[in-house]
Amino acid sequence: METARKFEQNSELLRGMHSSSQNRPWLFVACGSSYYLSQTIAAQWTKLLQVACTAVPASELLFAPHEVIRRTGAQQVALLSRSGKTTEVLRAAQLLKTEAVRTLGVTCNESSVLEELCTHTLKLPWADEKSMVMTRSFTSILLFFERLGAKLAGDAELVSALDALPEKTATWLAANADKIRALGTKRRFADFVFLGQGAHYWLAQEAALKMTEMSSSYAQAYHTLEFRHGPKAIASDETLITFFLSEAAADEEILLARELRKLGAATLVVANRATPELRRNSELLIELGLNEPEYARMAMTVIPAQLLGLAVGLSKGLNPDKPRNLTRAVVLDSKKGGPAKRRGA
Ligand code: F1P
Repeated sequence: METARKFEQNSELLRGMHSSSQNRPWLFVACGSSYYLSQTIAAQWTKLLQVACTAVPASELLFAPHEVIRRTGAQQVALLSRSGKTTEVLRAAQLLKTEAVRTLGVTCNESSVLEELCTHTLKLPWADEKSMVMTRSFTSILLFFERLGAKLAGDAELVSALDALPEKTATWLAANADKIRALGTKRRFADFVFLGQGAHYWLAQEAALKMTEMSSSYAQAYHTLEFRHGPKAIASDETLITFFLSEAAADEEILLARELRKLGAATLVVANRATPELRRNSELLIELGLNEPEYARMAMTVIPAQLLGLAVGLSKGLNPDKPRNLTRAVVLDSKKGGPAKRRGA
């Protein structure tokens, strides 16, 4: 709700974006969850705006800047960093100063170095969270960019679909959070797998990262149908496999869910509409039950994985808000190249 309200207050940004020619390719640059968020936005925008949008980890841009810019054709670059402090993102922004591209820094930090290095900045301080891992900031920034995309595309119906989401998500959460918690705690799984096609693949990547961070578990992500091409070897009753069903691929994805159930794997299926076939083939089926288009359902789709990571982390006696070995931002020592002694909190 706050994201929608703040968006409307950012009319200047919208005007700036319109003038920047929405038909030019966008490149998103980030690390960690912000990178998977960038990939999700890029996939969504490519489809909606019919313009090439790509995302790369900041390190890829640093090690091969000209290849990346040539390959992506980028003329405008968005650098996403919740903290605005991640060294690789700052180095990428610094490097882009010498290229003829517009840079948009996107951060939850009110005043950051990222802002100083970019030609434009978008600040979303209300989207920040106390936790080291990104949960609320992920969904809020995603919603903000989905809204921005819908406005740029001039799609008023999509904007009102996004308006409807916060209230519906609250009701849906109340009905589903306990079921997800119960699945995460009822038994110990040795492996977690997250599967998705299209933009959902990037949600699967983010889900695997969430599970790894919050519960120090081994988690992997694949394009759903790629799972048959090797990874399937790990499927057993010790594996929990989560499917993020997409409209384009659902029929094929359901067949795989059935196949993996036969191998004994536990399946969590996140789908917009439940069917008897889906119920039969999932240990837990989470139904979104939305009339809104798929584009507007992505933020809700990733929440079950965030809750699952939390439940598994807690059941292992860990603190999912403060994962071991991690900091809120990876700040590297400029001389030694490794993590700085006191990394940015
Ligand atoms: C990116 C990030 C986080 C991750 C970790 C370190 O930070 O990779 O996604 O959870 O704690 O930093 P940022 O650049 O978005 O601030």
